[in-house]
Amino acid sequence: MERTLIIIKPDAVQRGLTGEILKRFEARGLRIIGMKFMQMSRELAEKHYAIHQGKDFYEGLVNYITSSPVVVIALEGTNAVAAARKTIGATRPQEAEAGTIRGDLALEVGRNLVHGSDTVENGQIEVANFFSDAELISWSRSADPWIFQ
Ligand code: IDP
Ligand code: MG
Repeated sequence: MERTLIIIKPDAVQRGLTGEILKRFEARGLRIIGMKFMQMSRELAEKHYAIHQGKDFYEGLVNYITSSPVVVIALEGTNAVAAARKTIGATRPQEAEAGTIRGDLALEVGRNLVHGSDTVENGQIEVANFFSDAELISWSRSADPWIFQ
């Protein structure tokens, strides 16, 4: 089953949108296998955003993601990576469709509320970067047969 890492970013937590955002992934049918409230270290932020190192927004991005607590969530489901990205919407909120998290709740790329893994491979890697094996729970949800065919 695919895994994806969701980060409810500092702006979303500060704005009281944690529940609103989590609700959308739950309603989509994705199964939570790990979740925690944490202050991201600079070290972890630099690892997570290593691909963006050297870009003009990189320093601002690391400062933003470490500026206050986040909620990190590991989700599992069929097509979890693509489904979560669709639910999140385009990186630039002005390009995100209405009905998506960013299209409904955000205005600027530097304050776009949420992270979702971009490939199936990165979903596995990012979940492992943020959660130990002991923090991930393998369980069957009673609704699973009504969501996963
Ligand atoms: P994604 O979050 O939709 O996968 P990426 O291109 O991977 O988007 O960029 C990672 C994050 O970096 C974005 O979510 C956003 O917070 C920030 N970011 C990307 N491009 C810009 C920019 O041009 N200015 C400021 N921040 C940016
Ligand atoms: Mg990305």
